[in-house]
Amino acid sequence: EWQAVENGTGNTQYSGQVTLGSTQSGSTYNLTDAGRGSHKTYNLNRGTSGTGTLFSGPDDVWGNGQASNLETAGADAAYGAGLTWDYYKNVHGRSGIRGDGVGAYSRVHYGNNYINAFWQDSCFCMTYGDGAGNAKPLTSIDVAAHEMTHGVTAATAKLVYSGESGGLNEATSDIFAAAVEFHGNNAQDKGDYLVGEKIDINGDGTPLRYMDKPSKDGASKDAWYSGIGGIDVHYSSGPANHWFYLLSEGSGAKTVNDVNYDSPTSDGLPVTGIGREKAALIWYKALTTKFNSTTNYAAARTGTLAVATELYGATSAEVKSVTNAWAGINVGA
Ligand code: ASN
Ligand code: ZN
Repeated sequence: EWQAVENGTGNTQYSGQVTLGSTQSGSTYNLTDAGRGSHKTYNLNRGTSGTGTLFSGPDDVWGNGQASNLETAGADAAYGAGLTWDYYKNVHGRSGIRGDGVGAYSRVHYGNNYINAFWQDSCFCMTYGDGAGNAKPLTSIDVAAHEMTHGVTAATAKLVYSGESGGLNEATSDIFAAAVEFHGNNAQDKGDYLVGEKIDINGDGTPLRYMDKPSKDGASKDAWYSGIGGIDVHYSSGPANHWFYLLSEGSGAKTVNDVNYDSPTSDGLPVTGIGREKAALIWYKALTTKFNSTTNYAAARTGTLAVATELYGATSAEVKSVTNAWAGINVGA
């Protein structure tokens, strides 16, 4: 049956009114993004298995900006998936999570009062809870990009999700969550080095994680130490997130998109930022050409230095900053 490729309107909770890819089949519109690997967005309607139902309806308008409208979470999830697709495609030339042009799918309204989101390789899909109490639906851009990036890591370096490689796996998701958010440049959710700042998961307005100084969350580490492989991967990610911030923006105080940061170094020496585009390119190339399943912090340093040397030359300012950013989280010489 013939399906028309459409551009619908999403009225999201976090990103305002946006354009969403959709398809039209007869008089029915579907939240299937034909321009991005036919990524589909489903409503689990509080179920916890299967796909539920594909978002569809008589018009090409999705959600009303309020969480009480069941389409709204679908609009946010579809938008986040679209921005993530566009980031990998336009910045890194990667067509989809596996690089094969095939879209994943998203499921929203998972279970009851579920305060998390997750990626599964088994279904090649992402799932979002609605939150509970103060915690809002998990469907923000950075959470979408974080989860989808778990798929990219699984398709490339395959970093084992425990020990130091687990921390690097988590950091990879936070790094590209920030990169996607900056690249999307949505007026209501501009880029930042915070993770989950829209969700209010702590109920006091603070984000889930901080990349400039990860220890601000009370559990993540700012720098590598010999026992870091023994802590939760969402905390052992801290040093690598911090490395990405230092390499992007440099050490010390800085304001970006109206958010104030103050990034220290573990050695007390300054780091000069090279910009987040170069920093993300170095991490992406290291992830896809240097890292493997057991890469640890020391090996990540070696891999990123090799990439930076290939890209910019051994005596470049970029290699110097990569070196200094690793030293600033207690990795290396
Ligand atoms: N939201 C968590 C994460 O992506 C869930 C998980 O898979 N560990 O890190
Ligand atoms: Zn994660």
